[in-house]
Amino acid sequence: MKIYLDGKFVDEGQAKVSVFDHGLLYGDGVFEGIRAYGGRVFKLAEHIERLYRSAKAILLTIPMAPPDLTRAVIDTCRRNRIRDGYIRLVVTRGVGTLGLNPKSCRKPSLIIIADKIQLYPPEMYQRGMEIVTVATTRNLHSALNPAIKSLNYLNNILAKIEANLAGCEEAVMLNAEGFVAECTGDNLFIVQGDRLATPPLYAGALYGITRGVVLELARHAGLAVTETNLTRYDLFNADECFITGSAAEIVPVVKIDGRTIGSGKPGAVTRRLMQDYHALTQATGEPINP
Ligand code: PXG
Repeated sequence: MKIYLDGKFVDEGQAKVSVFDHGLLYGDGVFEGIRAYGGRVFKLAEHIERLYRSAKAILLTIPMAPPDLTRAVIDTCRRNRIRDGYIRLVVTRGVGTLGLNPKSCRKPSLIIIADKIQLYPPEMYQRGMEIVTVATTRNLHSALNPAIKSLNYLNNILAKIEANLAGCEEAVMLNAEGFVAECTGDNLFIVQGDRLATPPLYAGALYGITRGVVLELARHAGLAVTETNLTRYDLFNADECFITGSAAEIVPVVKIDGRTIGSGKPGAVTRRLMQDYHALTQATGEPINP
């Protein structure tokens, strides 16, 4: 595998960052996780835009203009003969002195990895997933805004560990007010009758690209969609529930905190959206070999 590292393609074994990189020392940096389907990179422009927005929020200057970065992503996919895969874009604050002040970091590092994707087991998509609410709340906007896709993912990792300890793959994370924010690496939706509902972004969720696509697909399918505060009660009494993310795509959720959701099987709306999402991934995207 060839890794793009600061303007050069290097062998996987040679692709290393310094122990003085503030991305490692402090989680000071931003990233993106992107999928490729059938030789095309899905929603690449949206991911690139979000990366620059995350960087702007932490006063990090990405050492390249968006069109050049877009080309670098495509080049990295081509070099690695990616057709279906997973692309990880990472921008770190770069090498600095010990001490958290980023002033000592003179040059950000830019890394692009184009690899295979490891998916949840297929049964989870057919039968649905069980999730639990965890005690760790989502970061406050005023502390570390969840809209920033930063390298500091401990908030999410702690929640993931709690889910794993409870025998689950994913966790419902609430915000400090007790409203549903999102899962550890996915946004969350419920179906109530002919209405699709998801927490508003200000509830403390990442501005998910898949979330945006699903909202659009739902409107196309004639569903009413609302972005509104949700409580655990709303989740328990939903007809259907699912989570969305670039890696996970759309995963049906059939049990939350021991409560069966709807019929206990992936519902019709969820299945329709899964189909429509799959169709879109196969039909659109930035070609790797134009
Ligand atoms: N919330 C959080 C906290 C995320 O990290 C999403 C929602 C979904 O966003 P997108 O734009 O992907 O629809 C994410 C994204 C991984 C991995 O390696 C995680 C994500 C995406 C890709 C891979 O676990 N999280």
